[in-house]
Amino acid sequence: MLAFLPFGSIASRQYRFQIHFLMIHNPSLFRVSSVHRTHLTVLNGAGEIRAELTGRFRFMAESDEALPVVGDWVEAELFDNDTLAIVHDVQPRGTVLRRRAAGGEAAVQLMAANVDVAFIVQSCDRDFNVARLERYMVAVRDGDVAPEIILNKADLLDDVGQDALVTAIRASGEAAPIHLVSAESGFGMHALARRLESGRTYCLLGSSGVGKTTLTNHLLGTDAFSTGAVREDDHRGRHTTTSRHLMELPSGAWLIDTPGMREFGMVSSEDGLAETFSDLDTLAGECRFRDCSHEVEEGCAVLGALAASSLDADRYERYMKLRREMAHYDRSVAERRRKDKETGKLYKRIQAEKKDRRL
Ligand SMILES: Nc1nc2c(ncn2[C@@H]2O[C@H](COP(=O)(O)OP(=O)(O)O)[C@@H](O)[C@H]2O)c(=O)[nH]1
Ligand SMILES: [Mg+2]
Ligand SMILES: [Zn+2]
Repeated sequence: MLAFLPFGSIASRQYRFQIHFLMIHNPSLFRVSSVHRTHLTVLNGAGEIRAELTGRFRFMAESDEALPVVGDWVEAELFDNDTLAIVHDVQPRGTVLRRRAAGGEAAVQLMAANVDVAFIVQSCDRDFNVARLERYMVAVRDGDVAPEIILNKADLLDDVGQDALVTAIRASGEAAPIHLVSAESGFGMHALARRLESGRTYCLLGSSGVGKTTLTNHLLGTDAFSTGAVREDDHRGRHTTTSRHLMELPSGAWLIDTPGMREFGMVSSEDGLAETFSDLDTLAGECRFRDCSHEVEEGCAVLGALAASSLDADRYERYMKLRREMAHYDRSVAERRRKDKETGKLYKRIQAEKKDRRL
């Protein structure tokens, strides 16, 4: 295991030192490592401790988005012999990973904050899917996080099979780095580990079962977290990651493991879409009408490229699907705002009527 750990360069060790220096000299600054219904856990130089929000902070929060998420830097005071941190503020976020909350149509769920690089993990088996990859790319770029691709379980494919996956990704126009690895055999893991820089934050995203926790354990050099393998002894089912967790690797890099996501619901992310589908974005700029839907219009450069076969029909369909989903989300948000406003008006009217009656 240890053979795969990165060797911290002198530069990275200096950076790590700076971070710890900052923490030592600002003992009220902590990093959120996990979020639970009743409490949080936070890291400071010494380790992980339980944390709670002040009532005032919770009460003053304008929305769920104002509450701490994994990766946030928070200000807190220590109590009970430094075993409890009481959080009273969240530092402004550099980047965010967000998705549409499951169930609630018009609600956003923040998954993590201050992530530098999101590794989108797919495995070299049935899980591999370019459309899903693009969906993650769009969402990651929307939060200003740099996406990189990990193709795990390379041991399941021969060279030809591996090349075919990489070719499929490049054919879709995606230029992000691709890491072909096997967390099981260790193939490619040393190179991957060496890319993780001290003081930077990395996040693993992807469907359940692609090997995120196995990768994490590998990078940590432990088996701290249980993977999705069926337990040999009693076959009592799968042990899977149930919550996001941030940890510090021996190299000084931060890593966030996430539970598998059944869906990555799109919120409105124009920038992420434009960046991931830059070919279509360029074409759209050449359409005759600025608000072209690229479905029926005369002078549509996108339809033109489709007709000339210079644009792949599948890619066009995937682009349109994401656009429709975002438009649907925008409509849901507008609808909710309208309802909220009406509820507000109704409330005011009732208050006014009550007052009238009292007069
Ligand atoms: N063949 C193969 N199996 C792997 C590899 N990495 C992980 N697995 C297996 O895939 C299953 C799911 O792994 P897990 O790390 O729990 O996936 P997660 O849900 O993404 O966290 C487990 O049975 C792992 O042993 C790999 O590189 N090759
Ligand atoms: Mg897991
Ligand atoms: Zn058009």
